[in-house]
Amino acid sequence: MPNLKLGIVGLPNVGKSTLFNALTEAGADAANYPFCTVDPNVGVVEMPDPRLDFLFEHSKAKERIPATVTFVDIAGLVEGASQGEGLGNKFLANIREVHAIVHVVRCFDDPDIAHVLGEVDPVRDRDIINTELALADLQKLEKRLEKVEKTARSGDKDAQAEERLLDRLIEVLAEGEPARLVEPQNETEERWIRGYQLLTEKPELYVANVTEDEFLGDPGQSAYVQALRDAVDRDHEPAEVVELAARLEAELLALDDDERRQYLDELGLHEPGLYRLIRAGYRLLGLISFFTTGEKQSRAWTIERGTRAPRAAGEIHTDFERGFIRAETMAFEDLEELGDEKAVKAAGKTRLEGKEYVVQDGDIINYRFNV
Ligand SMILES: Nc1nc2c(ncn2[C@@H]2O[C@H](COP(=O)(O)OP(=O)(O)O)[C@@H](O)[C@H]2O)c(=O)[nH]1
Ligand SMILES: [Mg+2]
Repeated sequence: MPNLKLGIVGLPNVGKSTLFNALTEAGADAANYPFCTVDPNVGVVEMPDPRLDFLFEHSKAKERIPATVTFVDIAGLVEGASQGEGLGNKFLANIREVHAIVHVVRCFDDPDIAHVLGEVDPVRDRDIINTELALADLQKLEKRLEKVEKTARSGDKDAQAEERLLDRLIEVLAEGEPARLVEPQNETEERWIRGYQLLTEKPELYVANVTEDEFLGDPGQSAYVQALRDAVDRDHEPAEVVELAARLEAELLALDDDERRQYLDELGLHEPGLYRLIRAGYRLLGLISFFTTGEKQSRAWTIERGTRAPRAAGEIHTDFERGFIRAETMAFEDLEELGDEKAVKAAGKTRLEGKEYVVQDGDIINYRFNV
């Protein structure tokens, strides 16, 4: 899997751009990611991981290369957006290319900042956005159904099977529910669903944007956030709700590392909310990290949980996958605990793993290959 890409959606004036600008402040060195300076809606940040920092020091490597996470600020969703002119092409193009959706919900009162619908109501806001996404998918599938129906009527078995799938999807979407609730029953259905490129197939998580005072004073106590959490639970969504204060994030992330550390300490915080958000994204998509390290560089790689060693090697280079011989592996915890590679080896904790090995989070791997 290349780096994780998350799309930020939500109603106007909920704090999307504030959050987005905050994270671009924390941005990975823009020079390394030229495309993010081209599109002002795209920001790239490092996947925060103290394990990589440890390895970088430990190996005295010249380069430290973190995994990155790309955020896209996807503006343009309002009530009724899927009707009339439909969602803009730019909107659709932007959202289609992300792995998951970060749905920002306003959980702060502020008389100076208008809410497009008057009252602050996170549960209603969430419904509006999710309904718009579902309606956009619905329109797309209704068009597809028109075509498939014709073929199905002529007795085509494939078309009839697809028609049944479309009926199931449309029924769910018409209720304003996400397509991801429909379980594909076989590989063909899975393939069809993937082909439709539905917005509501994408995993989704929520950011509850609260005021600085609320966040610092009594985190977890906001009635707005609680209402949002309850609504998500009621729908049996596995989605996480990440509570943060976008304006505080902006302040924090504008600081350099030392100042930030100091400010976090003063505020009694462990880390910026952005880091919690990124980790929630990893959990949502079942992503883990493995590492390669040496004098030249220490590097973090992102893979899906369950990936076997050769496939993981392919992230580094296709030659590594094709010519895979074995993976010399140790767990990060063992290295950290025992202090160096020799000690890990002496303790019998270095492993030679073969083709079937499923890479674990925190593995440090030295690939042996042959091309
Ligand atoms: N009081 C308060 N204002 C916020 C907060 N987050 C964002 N805002 C303000 O709300 C307004 C709209 O925010 P913006 O990020 O542009 O919203 P967007 O339309 O969702 O992109 C701006 O004036 C922000 O400063 C917050 O946590 N508390
Ligand atoms: Mg905005």
